[in-house]
Amino acid sequence: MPSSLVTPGDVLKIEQVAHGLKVQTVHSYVEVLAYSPSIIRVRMDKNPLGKDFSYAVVAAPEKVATTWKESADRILFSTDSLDVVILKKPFSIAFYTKEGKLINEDVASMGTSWIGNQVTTYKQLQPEERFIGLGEKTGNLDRKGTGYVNWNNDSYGYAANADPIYSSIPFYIGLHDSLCYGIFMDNTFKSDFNFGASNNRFSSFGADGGEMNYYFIYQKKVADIITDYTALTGRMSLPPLWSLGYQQNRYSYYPDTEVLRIAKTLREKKIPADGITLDIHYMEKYKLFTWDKKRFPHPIDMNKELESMGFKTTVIVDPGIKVEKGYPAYEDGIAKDVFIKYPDGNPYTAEVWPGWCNFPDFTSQKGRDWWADKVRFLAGTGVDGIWNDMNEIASWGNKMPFNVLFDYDGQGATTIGAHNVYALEMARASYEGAKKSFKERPFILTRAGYAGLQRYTAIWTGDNRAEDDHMMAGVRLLNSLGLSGVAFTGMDIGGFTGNPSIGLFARWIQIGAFTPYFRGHTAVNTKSAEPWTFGEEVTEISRNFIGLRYRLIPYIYSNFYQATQNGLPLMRSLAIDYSFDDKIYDTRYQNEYLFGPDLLVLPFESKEKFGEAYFPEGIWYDLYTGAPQKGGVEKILKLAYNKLPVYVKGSSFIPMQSLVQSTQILPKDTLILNIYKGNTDNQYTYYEDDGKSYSYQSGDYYKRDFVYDHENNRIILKKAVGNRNSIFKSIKLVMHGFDNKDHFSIDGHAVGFKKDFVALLTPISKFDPQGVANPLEGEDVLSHVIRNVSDEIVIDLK
Ligand code: NBV
Repeated sequence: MPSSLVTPGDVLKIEQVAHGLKVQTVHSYVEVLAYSPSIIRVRMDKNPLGKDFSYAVVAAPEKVATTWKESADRILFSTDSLDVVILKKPFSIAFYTKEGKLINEDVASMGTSWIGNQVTTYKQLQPEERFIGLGEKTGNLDRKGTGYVNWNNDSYGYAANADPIYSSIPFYIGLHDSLCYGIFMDNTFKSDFNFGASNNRFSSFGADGGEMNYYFIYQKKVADIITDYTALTGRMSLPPLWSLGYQQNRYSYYPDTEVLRIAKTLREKKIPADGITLDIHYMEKYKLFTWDKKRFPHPIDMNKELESMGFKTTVIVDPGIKVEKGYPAYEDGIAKDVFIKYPDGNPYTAEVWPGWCNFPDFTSQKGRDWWADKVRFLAGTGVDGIWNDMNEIASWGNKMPFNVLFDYDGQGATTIGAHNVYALEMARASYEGAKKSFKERPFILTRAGYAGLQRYTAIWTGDNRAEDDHMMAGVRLLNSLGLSGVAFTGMDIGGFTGNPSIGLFARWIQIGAFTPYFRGHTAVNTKSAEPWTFGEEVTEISRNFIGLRYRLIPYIYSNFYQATQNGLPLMRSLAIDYSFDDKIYDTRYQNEYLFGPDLLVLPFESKEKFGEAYFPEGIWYDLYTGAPQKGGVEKILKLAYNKLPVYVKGSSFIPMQSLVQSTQILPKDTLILNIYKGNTDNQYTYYEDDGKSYSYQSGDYYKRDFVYDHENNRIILKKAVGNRNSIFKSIKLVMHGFDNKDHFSIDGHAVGFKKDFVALLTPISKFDPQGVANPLEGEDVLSHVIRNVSDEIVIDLK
């Protein structure tokens, strides 16, 4: 064995410690700790384990009932959910179900080993094993046969298969033999993941330095693994309602009259929208915490005017502070000593938009507090959202020296340990600053990040290209982020670099309506890319789909509420609910996803005339026509340029509202509760609050469960809880897939459900130049209005 390779060797000593075991081997120090019955942490190092510190993990270990026993060749450490077997000669570790099924095991001869400071854990590849997740990573849904690196990287116009790109989330999920598990390696150094790439023995994860420090999660369902992972790394808090609306951006809208023209045009053309985002040209020579005096002489007035039209303003911030005598942010940063430095004490200086810059140390409390305080300036000019860009850190040359020093919250680190968390901590500083100085819930967006970013910020996938395969790669990036604990995600709709064709833009805006953060954006040197610049027909398609999104706001907001509770994403790869159905990993079907729990979105490239679709088990309904569709079926769909295929799951509840042009406008006072006939049980939590303040934390919300009890043939709208009244005065039940033979009674009284015609969306079968949407498609349904919006209601289906 080459002398540089170190393996743990045999176990020498075992000791019980709080939450688990401490094990010493010939060459390593190990801790195996139970964080919950289903989460086991493994820490290993060649040196005695150091101080425990993490930017990602916010949970402390729970009190878990564990047992352990030792025999000549092994140690068995057990919780109620799983068994950990530690082989002693040499040390290696394996995880089993309580029924004795192998979930995951080290490659016995390799286990965890070191080459210099580089540490890697090798896991035996199991037959037919699949791997999903790992955050913002390009490639197929099933990552088997590929390898990835985590090193946050400014990736302008990246190829659809580039790696690494902007952010690092070293968490993946493995599946085999009807079992699934998650592995989160909490290590901020450059890391490497191999899912059976260039070998047929193992999957592996490792890092260029630091401890081997991973959390093993075993649950029967992928969804529960995500819930456990987000119990460790935190969940998003409720976003402001306006951030769910359509956001219009370009690099860059200026001067102020142009910003207002865009906002007014959206209103004139009746394209609903809630946000305008301002890119770097709003600043004075790109200097942070300034407004350009010529282009934006009265930012407060402009933001007020936008506000009066139902728009909120998000502005970009970059980390670089221009080195310039007399520039307050710079002078103050130097005086307060907040910039990252070389070992000789000189601030690290690199060139970005404003010229030569210094960079705040977001890994220090002092740096974050300084930044948070600066954010007050933005609050004072009427800004509602902060968009953190270039935080990999990006600079001209794209090669930050390794010998820059960071505080790393008192631990001290160089670039190699701190690089991957810089963006996470910048987003945190922006979030904490905005929470203090904004009147309402802030919206924070970041380009780069690390595990746990969901606690502070939404993320978008950076500088994508206006190409069909990029649109599809983007769908997979967002689905993968969702598998990795990040619920609030988006991509530049229309593509950042290049100019989309009319068809591509039309398809992208349709898909965008079913993504969590919905923003149109384009680069500085491209053609205008607002919906109306693609002609009347695309304007109408955009109006239709953005309008549909606004009508779906009650559903979308309720789903965001869910994400705050269980960590499940808005965009759900089918691998979450249909994990062991091989078909969903087929590259023909891998882009399909559920938006929320119940809307099946089938994204196809814009040029396709026909598309291959797979409907997972169950009953589905065409969103537009209501036509039922059997599940477990592959089908060729005829595609239409103006109509993204979307289906609704049987037994589901889709709450909708009337069309509004901004979430700041109250919808009509009837909630439209769409109920789809199905043959499974279902439960859905509906949620409302004021959408802007923190009063929900003291009970100011309206929440109720909707239950589809298939077995007993009834639907129950449970009593509302919370101190708030619904904004709706009545609920219109719209029954899909039911017919006249179905008899309904509400709370024991037979009621007449009247025959109704609904067009959930009015795709333009015939182009209507007036933009007056005709219900050309739709379905006959049964509907009934109830006026009781708070008490329990039982609907019997006989
Ligand atoms: O601030 C300009 C752009 C921005 O529009 C884009 O969304 C970011 O990803 N930014 C990158 C800076 C460099 C663009 C070439």
